[in-house]
Amino acid sequence: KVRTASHGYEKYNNWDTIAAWTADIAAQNPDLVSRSVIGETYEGRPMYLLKMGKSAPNKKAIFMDCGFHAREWISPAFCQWFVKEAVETYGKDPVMTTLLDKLDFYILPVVNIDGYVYTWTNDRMWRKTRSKNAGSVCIGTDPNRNFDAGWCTTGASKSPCASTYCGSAPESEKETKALADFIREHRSTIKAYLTIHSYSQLLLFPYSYTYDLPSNYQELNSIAKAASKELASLHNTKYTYGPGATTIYPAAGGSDDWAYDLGIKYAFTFELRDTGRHGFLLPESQIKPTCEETLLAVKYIANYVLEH
Ligand code: ING
Ligand code: ZN
Repeated sequence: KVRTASHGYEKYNNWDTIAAWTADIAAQNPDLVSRSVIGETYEGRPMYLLKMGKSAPNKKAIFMDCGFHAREWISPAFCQWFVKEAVETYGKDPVMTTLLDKLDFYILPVVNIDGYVYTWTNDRMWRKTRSKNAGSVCIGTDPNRNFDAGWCTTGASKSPCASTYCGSAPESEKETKALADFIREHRSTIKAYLTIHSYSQLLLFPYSYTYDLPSNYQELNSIAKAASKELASLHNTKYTYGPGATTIYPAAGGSDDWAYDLGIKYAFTFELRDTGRHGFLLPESQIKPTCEETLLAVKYIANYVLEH
């Protein structure tokens, strides 16, 4: 008999399993989690967003997305882990309880759903979206080169066949447009923007499109330092932190730089495990330790935002 694979937090789940999970986790935790749809992908899949937190007036919010790049499977696994931890430890862990009482978390478990599906069905190493490009046989745009932040000026390609193709215009992709529209609509409440990638064990902050330093560079650097220390406290996993341009490479059109210039002054890109031994093919045995340590860093940043 045919049945769909069941969901688990220590395995990689396909999109249908993640989609069903978003409905289930909201239905099972109605006073803590709600699900909405912020748009649809190029291939017509609904983009589910989970809102987590106890209902209260005038709450600040933190936005976190996963699955920008299709092959970075540990990233959606972390968003799922974060939601699980929130619902399981609310009312038990005092830090998580305070975070959910005082803040809302918007969690977008997979941004580039079409690409993620493609890595399960056709090409495990696919990175980009799956949109068609006029005048080219090549498919897809790099969603993390498609934002209006120095768009396509450095570290991005104007060739549709490149893996870092910036797209035909900023927000040319339905997925980046939906994400950007949501954040613009909620820009007064969203105080922090977190985007989860892999791999390299880095905690990056603006800027990536220029060598200029952000106005609150000192503050971002000290947050990144403390969050990396928290992360390392569990399994001794070493993270490097700093502005994207000097810490990884100059690259324009990234979502963290865009969110920062919109006024969200706590904007971070995580590059999760590992440093290259397995790379994008991180074994399922590392999902739990990776997510546990990353959770410590995310909770640190959330708590900082709450107190500032
Ligand atoms: N790394 C990111 C990328 O999109 C990055 C690095 C972060 C670029 C922030 C621009 C802005 O290339 C991975 N692994 O995707
Ligand atoms: Zn990435």
